Amino acid sequence: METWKMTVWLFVLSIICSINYVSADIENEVEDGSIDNEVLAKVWLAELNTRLIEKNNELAIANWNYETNMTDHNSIIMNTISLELHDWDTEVKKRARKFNTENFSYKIKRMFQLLLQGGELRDDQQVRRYNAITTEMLSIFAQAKVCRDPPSTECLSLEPDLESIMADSRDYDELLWAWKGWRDAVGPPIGELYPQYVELRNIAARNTGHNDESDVWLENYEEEDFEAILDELFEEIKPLYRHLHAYVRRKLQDRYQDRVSATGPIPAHLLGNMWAQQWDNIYDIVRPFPDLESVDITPNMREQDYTVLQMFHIANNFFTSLGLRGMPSSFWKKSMLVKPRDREVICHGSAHDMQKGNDVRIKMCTQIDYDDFYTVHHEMGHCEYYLQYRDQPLVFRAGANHGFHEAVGDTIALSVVTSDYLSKMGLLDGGEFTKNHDIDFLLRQALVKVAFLPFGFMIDKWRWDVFRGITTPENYNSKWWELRTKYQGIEAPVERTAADFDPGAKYHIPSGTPYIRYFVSFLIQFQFHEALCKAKHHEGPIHRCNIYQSKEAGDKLGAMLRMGASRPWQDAMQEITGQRRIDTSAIKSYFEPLFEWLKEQNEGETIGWE
Ligand code: LSW
Ligand code: ZN
Repeated sequence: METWKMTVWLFVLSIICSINYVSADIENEVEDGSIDNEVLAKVWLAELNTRLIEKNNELAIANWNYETNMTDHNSIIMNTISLELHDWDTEVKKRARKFNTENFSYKIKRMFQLLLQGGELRDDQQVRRYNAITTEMLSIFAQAKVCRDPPSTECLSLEPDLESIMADSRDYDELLWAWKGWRDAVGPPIGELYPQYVELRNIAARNTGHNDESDVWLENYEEEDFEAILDELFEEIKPLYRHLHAYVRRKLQDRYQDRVSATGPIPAHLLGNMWAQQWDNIYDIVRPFPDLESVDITPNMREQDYTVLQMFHIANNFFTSLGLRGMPSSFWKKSMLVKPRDREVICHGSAHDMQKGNDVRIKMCTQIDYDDFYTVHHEMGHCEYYLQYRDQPLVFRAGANHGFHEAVGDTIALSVVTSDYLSKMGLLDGGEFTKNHDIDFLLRQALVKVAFLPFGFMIDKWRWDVFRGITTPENYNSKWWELRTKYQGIEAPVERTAADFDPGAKYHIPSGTPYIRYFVSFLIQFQFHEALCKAKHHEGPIHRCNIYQSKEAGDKLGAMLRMGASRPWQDAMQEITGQRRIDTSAIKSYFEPLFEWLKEQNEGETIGWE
C-alpha cells in the first residue's frame, strides 16, 4: 500500500477506535481470537497506550499520596481510582482477547502476551473486598508500635526504633523483647486477613486459566521448570552458606555462651536484623581482623556530618559518571527522603514510576548509615531503569524480569562498596590490599549477600505452597519455621504457636510483593558486575573492581536497561553478559578467597545444623 493511503487508513481507524474505545463496540460482538488484522491491532495498541498512561498516572499519584500520608481520605481516593482502573483493565483485556495474534510480528505479539498476563478479578464485590483487605494489612504493618512496660510510656516503631535495637543491641533479652514485640504487634491481626487475601488472589488467577496465584508469580520468569532451576542454583551456593553459618554461629557462641548451640540452628534474634535476612550489623562480632581499618563507613559518615540529601547526590553522581541518566529535577522536589514527623507514612523504602514524563520518585525514611547508603543506591537503580525504558510502549516498561529490576542498583553498589571507590569519596582511608583486608571486606559482603540467599529463597517457597493449598492456615506458622530452619539454619528463640503469624512481620507479606526476585537479583547482579568489569578492562580479583566513571560499562548497562521487557530476559542477559542463564559462577568467584579461608577456620566445627 502507498504511504499516503496507509496514513489516511490509520487516521480513520484511530478515530473509530477512540470513539468506540470503552463504551460502544466495533469489536464487542465479534468472537475471541477472530481479528487478525495487524494494522488494526497496532492502532488499537497505540490508542491504548496513550489512555493507559493517563489512568496509570492517576493511580500512581493517588497511591503515592496515600503511602506518604496515610489518611482515610487518601485511602478512599486511592481505592476509588483503583476500582475505576480495574473496570477499565477488564474491558481492555476483553478487547485484547478478540485479536488473533498468531501471524502478527514479534513485537506486537509480545505486547498482547504481556498485556494479558496475570490474574483478573471479575466481580466488583470481590475487587472491593480485595482492596479493603490489602489496604488494611498494609496499614496494620505501617502503623504498628511496640510499647515498653509501664511506667514507661514509650512506644517504638519498626523504622527506625526497633530496627536499630536489632542492629545495635547486644543484650540477649532486649533483642528478644524487640523481636517478639514486633511479631506480637503485627502477626495475629495480619494473619486474620491473610487467608482471604490468598483466596481472592487464587480466584483472580483461576479466572485467567492459571492453576493458582503461584503460577501467576512464576509467569514473569518465562522459563519452563523455573522452580527446578532455582533449586539447582540454591544447591550450588549452599556449601558457601553453610560455612558462613558455621563460622558466625561459633562467634555468636563466644559472645552469648550457652544460649547458642555449637551444632544446632542459630536463634533468630541474634543476627543483627529483625528477620535475620542480612547479618552485616553483627560485623563487629564476627570480624576476623578487628585491628584493620573497619570497612563500616557509618562512623565516618556521621563524623563528616553527612546529610540524607548528600547520600542521594552521591548515588546520582555514580549513575551519571557511567553516562547514564541523572535524576530529573522533579525527583528532587517530589521524593520523600526523610521520615516526616507530622503524619503516618509507609516507611519501607520504595521507588515509584509515576508512568508519565520523567516523574520518578523515592520514598524512604533514610538513616545516615552504611545500610541506607546502600539502600539509596538500590532504590535509585529502580528509578534509573524507569528512566531508561520510558520511551518503550507502556507494556514494555518493566524489568526484563522482576529480578533484573532489583539488580540494577545492587550492581552499582558492588562498585560503591570497594575501598577504591569509598576512599575516593573520602569515606575510607583505604589503599591497602593485603590478603587480610580482602577477607575482612569479603566477610562483610558475605554477611549481606550470602547470608541473604536462603532467606530470599524460602519466602516464596512458603507462599507458593500457601497459594497451592498445600499449606493451610492452621499450618501457616509451623511451615514457616520449618522452612526457616531448613534453609537458613535459624530457629525461633521462644515457642511459636498457630496463633502467631510470623510471615506477617515481613513487609512483603502484607504488601503482597513477590520475593523470589531478590534471590534472582542476588545471583545475577554478580553476573552483571563481572560483565561490566570486563567491559571496563578491569584486572585483578572481581571483588575489587569499581566501574565508577566507566563509559564502556555504562553503555553496556544502559543498552540492556533500555530494552525494558520488550524481549525475554534471556535476551537482555545475553546483551550484557553473553550468557542466557542464571549462573552461580560469578558470585562464587567473587567470594572464592573467603570460601577457602572459611573452610580453614571451620576445621573441626560442625557444618550445618541438626
Ligand atoms: C524494593 N524495598 O525496592 C522494596 C520495595 N532497609 O529489604 O524491601 O527485604 C510496593 C512498591 C511494594 C539493598 C537492596 C515497592 C513493594 C539491601 C535490597 C534486603 C532495607 C530497605 C530495602 C518493593 C527496601 C531486599 N528490599 C528487603 C526491599 C515494593 C533487600 C537489601 C535489599 C526494599 C528487600 O525492592 N536488603
Ligand atoms: Zn527493589
